[in-house]
Amino acid sequence: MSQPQTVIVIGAGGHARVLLDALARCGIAVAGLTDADAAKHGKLLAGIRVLGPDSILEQHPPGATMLVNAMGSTETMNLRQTVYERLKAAGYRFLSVIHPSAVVAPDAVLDEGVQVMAGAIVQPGAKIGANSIVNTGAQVDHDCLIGAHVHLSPGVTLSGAVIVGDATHVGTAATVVQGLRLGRGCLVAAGAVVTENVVDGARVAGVPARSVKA
Ligand code: JB3
Repeated sequence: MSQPQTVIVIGAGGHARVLLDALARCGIAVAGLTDADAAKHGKLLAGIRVLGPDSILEQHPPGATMLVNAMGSTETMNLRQTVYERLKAAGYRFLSVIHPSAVVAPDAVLDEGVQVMAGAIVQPGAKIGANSIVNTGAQVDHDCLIGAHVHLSPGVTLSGAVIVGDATHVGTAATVVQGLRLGRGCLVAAGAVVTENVVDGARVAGVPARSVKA
Protein backbone atom coordinates (compact mmCIF):
# COMPACT_ATOMS: atom_id res chain seq x y z
CA MET A 1 0.00 0.00 0.00
CA SER A 2 1.39 3.44 -0.85
CA GLN A 3 -0.39 4.76 2.25
CA PRO A 4 -2.47 7.75 1.22
CA GLN A 5 -4.73 7.09 4.20
CA THR A 6 -4.73 6.86 7.97
CA VAL A 7 -4.49 3.26 9.23
CA ILE A 8 -6.18 2.36 12.52
CA VAL A 9 -6.07 -1.06 14.19
CA ILE A 10 -9.27 -2.24 15.91
CA GLY A 11 -8.37 -4.04 19.15
CA ALA A 12 -5.22 -3.93 21.26
CA GLY A 13 -4.67 -7.52 22.36
CA GLY A 14 -2.44 -10.40 21.32
CA HIS A 15 -3.46 -10.50 17.68
CA ALA A 16 -2.91 -6.74 17.43
CA ARG A 17 0.71 -7.17 18.54
CA VAL A 18 1.32 -9.64 15.73
CA LEU A 19 -0.40 -7.39 13.19
CA LEU A 20 1.57 -4.32 14.30
CA ASP A 21 4.79 -6.23 13.72
CA ALA A 22 3.67 -7.31 10.24
CA LEU A 23 2.49 -3.80 9.36
CA ALA A 24 5.81 -2.29 10.49
CA ARG A 25 7.72 -4.81 8.37
CA CYS A 26 5.54 -3.81 5.40
CA GLY A 27 6.42 -0.16 5.99
CA ILE A 28 2.82 0.76 6.83
CA ALA A 29 2.49 3.43 9.53
CA VAL A 30 -0.31 2.99 12.06
CA ALA A 31 -1.95 6.10 13.51
CA GLY A 32 -3.34 4.30 16.56
CA LEU A 33 -5.47 1.52 17.96
CA THR A 34 -8.95 1.33 19.44
CA ASP A 35 -10.03 -0.98 22.24
CA ALA A 36 -13.23 -1.63 24.17
CA ASP A 37 -11.29 -1.83 27.47
CA ALA A 38 -10.99 1.66 28.98
CA ALA A 39 -7.99 0.51 31.04
CA LYS A 40 -6.00 0.33 27.79
CA HIS A 41 -6.89 3.82 26.59
CA GLY A 42 -3.86 6.11 26.37
CA LYS A 43 -1.44 3.17 26.76
CA LEU A 44 1.09 2.11 24.14
CA LEU A 45 1.17 -1.25 22.37
CA ALA A 46 4.44 -1.82 20.51
CA GLY A 47 4.92 1.93 20.60
CA ILE A 48 1.48 2.70 19.11
CA ARG A 49 -1.12 4.51 21.22
CA VAL A 50 -4.54 3.12 22.10
CA LEU A 51 -6.63 6.13 21.14
CA GLY A 52 -9.89 5.11 22.83
CA PRO A 53 -13.03 3.06 22.05
CA ASP A 54 -14.33 2.51 18.52
CA SER A 55 -16.34 5.74 18.82
CA ILE A 56 -13.11 7.70 18.25
CA LEU A 57 -13.47 6.63 14.62
CA GLU A 58 -15.90 9.56 14.33
CA GLN A 59 -12.71 11.65 14.03
CA HIS A 60 -11.48 9.43 11.18
CA PRO A 61 -14.05 9.28 8.38
CA PRO A 62 -14.23 6.20 6.16
CA GLY A 63 -13.02 7.98 3.04
CA ALA A 64 -9.69 8.87 4.65
CA THR A 65 -9.19 5.79 6.83
CA MET A 66 -8.32 2.12 6.39
CA LEU A 67 -8.93 -0.30 9.26
CA VAL A 68 -7.17 -3.47 10.38
CA ASN A 69 -9.30 -5.94 12.34
CA ALA A 70 -7.28 -7.18 15.32
CA MET A 71 -10.05 -9.24 16.84
CA GLY A 72 -8.60 -12.77 16.88
CA SER A 73 -10.34 -15.92 17.88
CA THR A 74 -10.52 -18.49 20.62
CA GLU A 75 -13.42 -20.85 19.95
CA THR A 76 -15.67 -18.75 17.77
CA MET A 77 -15.25 -16.09 15.14
CA ASN A 78 -18.31 -14.14 16.32
CA LEU A 79 -16.61 -11.04 17.71
CA ARG A 80 -14.26 -10.70 14.74
CA GLN A 81 -17.17 -11.03 12.31
CA THR A 82 -19.38 -8.62 14.28
CA VAL A 83 -16.71 -5.92 14.40
CA TYR A 84 -15.99 -6.31 10.68
CA GLU A 85 -19.64 -6.14 9.66
CA ARG A 86 -20.43 -3.22 11.98
CA LEU A 87 -17.59 -1.11 10.62
CA LYS A 88 -18.22 -2.13 7.01
CA ALA A 89 -21.80 -0.98 7.46
CA ALA A 90 -20.42 2.37 8.65
CA GLY A 91 -18.55 2.65 5.34
CA TYR A 92 -15.02 1.64 6.35
CA ARG A 93 -12.67 -0.52 4.32
CA PHE A 94 -10.28 -3.09 5.78
CA LEU A 95 -6.65 -3.40 4.77
CA SER A 96 -5.27 -6.86 3.97
CA VAL A 97 -2.05 -7.64 5.83
CA ILE A 98 0.50 -10.05 4.37
CA HIS A 99 3.66 -10.59 6.41
CA PRO A 100 6.74 -10.29 4.17
CA SER A 101 7.80 -13.85 5.07
CA ALA A 102 4.49 -15.36 3.91
CA VAL A 103 4.43 -17.09 0.53
CA VAL A 104 1.30 -16.28 -1.46
CA ALA A 105 0.96 -17.63 -5.02
CA PRO A 106 0.39 -14.90 -7.60
CA ASP A 107 -2.94 -16.37 -8.66
CA ALA A 108 -4.28 -16.88 -5.15
CA VAL A 109 -7.23 -14.56 -4.43
CA LEU A 110 -7.40 -12.76 -1.09
CA ASP A 111 -10.59 -10.85 -0.31
CA GLU A 112 -10.82 -7.65 1.74
CA GLY A 113 -9.17 -7.63 5.14
CA VAL A 114 -7.47 -11.03 4.87
CA GLN A 115 -4.45 -11.46 7.15
CA VAL A 116 -1.63 -13.86 6.22
CA MET A 117 0.87 -14.00 9.04
CA ALA A 118 4.56 -14.88 9.28
CA GLY A 119 5.67 -18.03 7.50
CA ALA A 120 2.23 -18.94 6.18
CA ILE A 121 1.88 -20.43 2.68
CA VAL A 122 -1.05 -19.94 0.29
CA GLN A 123 -0.65 -22.08 -2.84
CA PRO A 124 -1.91 -21.54 -6.42
CA GLY A 125 -5.63 -21.45 -7.03
CA ALA A 126 -6.49 -20.86 -3.38
CA LYS A 127 -9.15 -18.30 -2.47
CA ILE A 128 -9.43 -16.74 1.00
CA GLY A 129 -12.67 -14.97 1.94
CA ALA A 130 -12.99 -11.55 3.54
CA ASN A 131 -11.77 -10.98 7.10
CA SER A 132 -10.14 -14.42 7.40
CA ILE A 133 -6.82 -15.11 9.15
CA VAL A 134 -4.14 -17.49 7.88
CA ASN A 135 -2.13 -17.45 11.07
CA THR A 136 1.55 -18.09 11.72
CA GLY A 137 2.97 -20.92 9.63
CA ALA A 138 -0.40 -22.21 8.42
CA GLN A 139 -0.46 -23.88 5.01
CA VAL A 140 -3.31 -23.55 2.52
CA ASP A 141 -2.59 -25.81 -0.42
CA HIS A 142 -3.68 -25.56 -4.05
CA ASP A 143 -7.29 -24.76 -4.92
CA CYS A 144 -8.54 -24.50 -1.33
CA LEU A 145 -11.67 -22.36 -1.01
CA ILE A 146 -11.78 -20.60 2.35
CA GLY A 147 -14.89 -18.65 3.35
CA ALA A 148 -15.20 -15.32 5.15
CA HIS A 149 -14.34 -14.77 8.86
CA VAL A 150 -12.35 -18.04 9.05
CA HIS A 151 -9.44 -18.53 11.43
CA LEU A 152 -6.72 -20.98 10.41
CA SER A 153 -4.66 -21.08 13.60
CA PRO A 154 -0.88 -21.34 13.74
CA GLY A 155 0.49 -24.45 12.06
CA VAL A 156 -2.76 -25.59 10.43
CA THR A 157 -2.32 -27.69 7.29
CA LEU A 158 -5.03 -27.79 4.64
CA SER A 159 -4.15 -30.21 1.83
CA GLY A 160 -5.28 -29.52 -1.73
CA ALA A 161 -8.80 -28.42 -2.65
CA VAL A 162 -10.17 -28.28 0.89
CA ILE A 163 -13.33 -26.17 1.31
CA VAL A 164 -13.89 -24.26 4.57
CA GLY A 165 -17.23 -22.57 5.29
CA ASP A 166 -17.66 -19.08 6.73
CA ALA A 167 -16.76 -18.37 10.36
CA THR A 168 -15.09 -21.72 10.99
CA HIS A 169 -12.21 -21.91 13.48
CA VAL A 170 -9.48 -24.47 12.81
CA GLY A 171 -7.32 -24.94 15.91
CA THR A 172 -3.57 -24.93 16.21
CA ALA A 173 -1.73 -27.55 14.12
CA ALA A 174 -4.91 -29.28 12.93
CA THR A 175 -4.66 -31.07 9.59
CA VAL A 176 -7.36 -31.52 6.95
CA VAL A 177 -6.93 -34.20 4.25
CA GLN A 178 -7.29 -33.17 0.61
CA GLY A 179 -10.65 -32.57 -1.01
CA LEU A 180 -12.70 -32.45 2.22
CA ARG A 181 -15.32 -29.87 3.19
CA LEU A 182 -15.58 -28.18 6.57
CA GLY A 183 -18.98 -26.52 6.96
CA ARG A 184 -19.87 -23.07 8.25
CA GLY A 185 -19.34 -22.16 11.90
CA CYS A 186 -17.39 -25.33 12.73
CA LEU A 187 -14.77 -25.77 15.42
CA VAL A 188 -11.85 -28.09 14.70
CA ALA A 189 -9.88 -28.66 17.88
CA ALA A 190 -6.14 -28.15 18.05
CA GLY A 191 -4.16 -31.11 16.75
CA ALA A 192 -7.14 -32.81 15.10
CA VAL A 193 -6.64 -34.76 11.88
CA VAL A 194 -9.78 -34.42 9.78
CA THR A 195 -10.34 -37.36 7.41
CA GLU A 196 -14.08 -36.92 6.68
CA ASN A 197 -16.32 -33.98 5.78
CA VAL A 198 -17.56 -31.89 8.75
CA VAL A 199 -21.16 -30.60 8.74
CA ASP A 200 -22.16 -27.00 9.47
CA GLY A 201 -21.79 -26.01 13.12
CA ALA A 202 -20.06 -29.24 14.19
CA ARG A 203 -17.22 -29.48 16.70
CA VAL A 204 -14.64 -32.17 16.02
CA ALA A 205 -11.48 -33.27 17.81
CA GLY A 206 -8.92 -36.06 17.83
CA VAL A 207 -6.98 -38.28 15.45
CA PRO A 208 -8.87 -39.13 13.35
CA ALA A 209 -11.27 -36.30 14.19
CA ARG A 210 -14.65 -37.27 15.67
CA SER A 211 -17.66 -35.19 16.68
CA VAL A 212 -17.60 -33.82 20.24
CA LYS A 213 -20.24 -32.04 22.33
CA ALA A 214 -19.95 -28.29 22.99
O1 JB3 B 1 -3.18 -17.97 18.58
C1 JB3 B 1 -2.72 -16.89 18.25
C2 JB3 B 1 -1.41 -16.82 17.54
N1 JB3 B 1 -3.33 -15.74 18.49
C3 JB3 B 1 -4.62 -15.63 19.17
C4 JB3 B 1 -5.55 -14.77 18.36
C5 JB3 B 1 -5.84 -15.36 17.00
O2 JB3 B 1 -6.80 -14.62 19.06
C6 JB3 B 1 -4.41 -15.03 20.56
O3 JB3 B 1 -3.58 -15.88 21.33
C7 JB3 B 1 -5.77 -14.84 21.25
O4 JB3 B 1 -6.34 -16.08 21.51
C8 JB3 B 1 -6.68 -14.04 20.37
O5 JB3 B 1 -6.12 -12.74 20.26
P1 JB3 B 1 -6.97 -11.42 20.51
O6 JB3 B 1 -8.25 -11.49 19.76
O7 JB3 B 1 -6.07 -10.29 20.25
O8 JB3 B 1 -7.42 -11.54 22.02
P2 JB3 B 1 -7.05 -10.61 23.25
O9 JB3 B 1 -5.60 -10.60 23.50
O10 JB3 B 1 -7.98 -11.05 24.34
O11 JB3 B 1 -7.45 -9.13 22.80
C9 JB3 B 1 -8.73 -8.78 22.33
C10 JB3 B 1 -8.88 -7.28 22.57
O12 JB3 B 1 -10.05 -6.83 21.87
C11 JB3 B 1 -9.09 -6.93 24.05
O13 JB3 B 1 -8.17 -5.91 24.42
C12 JB3 B 1 -10.55 -6.43 24.10
O14 JB3 B 1 -10.76 -5.41 25.07
C13 JB3 B 1 -10.72 -5.88 22.69
N2 JB3 B 1 -12.11 -5.76 22.22
C14 JB3 B 1 -13.18 -6.56 22.46
N3 JB3 B 1 -14.27 -6.11 21.79
C15 JB3 B 1 -12.51 -4.79 21.37
C16 JB3 B 1 -13.89 -5.01 21.10
N4 JB3 B 1 -11.82 -3.76 20.86
C17 JB3 B 1 -12.47 -2.93 20.01
N5 JB3 B 1 -11.80 -1.92 19.45
N6 JB3 B 1 -13.79 -3.10 19.69
C18 JB3 B 1 -14.54 -4.11 20.21
O15 JB3 B 1 -15.75 -4.21 19.90
